Amino acid sequence: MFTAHDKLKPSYDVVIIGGGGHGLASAYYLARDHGITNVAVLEKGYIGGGNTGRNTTIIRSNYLTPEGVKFYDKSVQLYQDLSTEFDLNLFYSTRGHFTLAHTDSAMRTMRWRAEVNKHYGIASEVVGPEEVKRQTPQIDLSCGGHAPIQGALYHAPGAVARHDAVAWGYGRGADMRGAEIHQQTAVTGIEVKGGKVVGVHTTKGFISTNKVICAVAGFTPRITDMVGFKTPIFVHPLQAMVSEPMKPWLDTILVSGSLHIYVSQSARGELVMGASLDPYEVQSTRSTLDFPEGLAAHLLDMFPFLSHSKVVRQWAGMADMTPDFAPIMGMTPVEGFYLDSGWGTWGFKATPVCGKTMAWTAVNDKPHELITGFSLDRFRNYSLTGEKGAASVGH
Ligand code: FAD
Ligand code: PYC
Repeated sequence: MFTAHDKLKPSYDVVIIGGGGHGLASAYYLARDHGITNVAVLEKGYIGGGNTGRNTTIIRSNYLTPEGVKFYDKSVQLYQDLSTEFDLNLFYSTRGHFTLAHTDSAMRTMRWRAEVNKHYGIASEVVGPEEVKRQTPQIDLSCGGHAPIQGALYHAPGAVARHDAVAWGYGRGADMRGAEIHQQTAVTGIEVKGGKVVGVHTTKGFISTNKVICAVAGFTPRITDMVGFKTPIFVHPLQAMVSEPMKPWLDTILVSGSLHIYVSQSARGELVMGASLDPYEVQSTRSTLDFPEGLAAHLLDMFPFLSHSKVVRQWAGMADMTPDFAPIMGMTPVEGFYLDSGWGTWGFKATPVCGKTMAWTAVNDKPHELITGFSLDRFRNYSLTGEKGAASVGH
């Protein structure tokens, strides 16, 4: 699918660490928007093999902060044209997204989000249980009597897409324009002189470069250790699973922070499901038995008729969590080292806008206007961008 490159060149204008969606999208927009093609994407495994290929593919812009809403809205807009732009079907499917509220305090947060969303022109509204039932007739609104649904935030543009295809589309687009994608090539060290990046050590040799974009999600602390600064990122596993395929019955995307569950039905008919973060900090992609047990129990609260359905796969990714549930993007204390990180449980939807804004930031050596609220400095300045109420995943 991609041009094979046996060897690395001795130098590149830009080196991108990480061949997930974000790294590949950065290479794509460097080439498409800025004509910069002397670029290497270095991926220690295979492209899309990290969190990009492990997520539950929910795309939405119903965030809580003005910074978040504007940023994710741009991403949703970019997603609309991607299948055509790539000449590749991304199975982008607008479903409508319900964030269920089972308590008075959850209803309050939904109202808050709805008002911020409407202010920025995003289609979000608070609805009652009858609207949830109208669009998802199979649901037990009492949730087994444990947690009756009081209402929901309804976000009509909420969508799902085929995650691998997003990585392949950006990868192919970057490759066609001249960027090099090197799989099975790990970055092992970064050379910094006088506070500036001068090169990158890899398992295939040394490369000179003055610009590095780091887009490695759950591996971020290992790379920032190489350049000598710390971020407040903690890595927790996030697990997911799918059911056996079934005839289409679930049109919508349902999320419940209280029941710790999100679920949608894929184009293949599988129910795609996830829950909360694992509660311990560990850099591992092992999955556990208690995860499907807990998730199945909550799924049955909502849909008791699924009690005989089978789980066919489960897996885990490594979520790079930040204290305020917003990403860390842009400039760093090291000149020429640009960070795209802190994507935790929420970064798939941001793939297009991250690629576009990171490419711009690296070219112009200043943060793109859409990412100024996500700077690393905000933790030093006590000016956090609090998105916890919009994370969708109970923590
Ligand atoms: P990745 O796809 O993880 O890519 C990083 C790459 O860097 C990896 O391929 C890795 O191999 C490579 N790498 C690491 N170290 C090195 C090195 N030293 N040298 C070379 N390469 C290296 N987000 C949503 O928006 N919606 C969702 O529904 C959603 N659900 C999720 C469910 C789960 C179970 C998980 C785990 C995450 C979910 N997310 C979701 C979050 C989302 O998946 C991520 O935020 C996003 O995919 C991050 O993309 P990325 O390209 O930055 O990272
Ligand atoms: O960001 O919408 C999201 C999400 C849902 C599940 C995991 N992340």
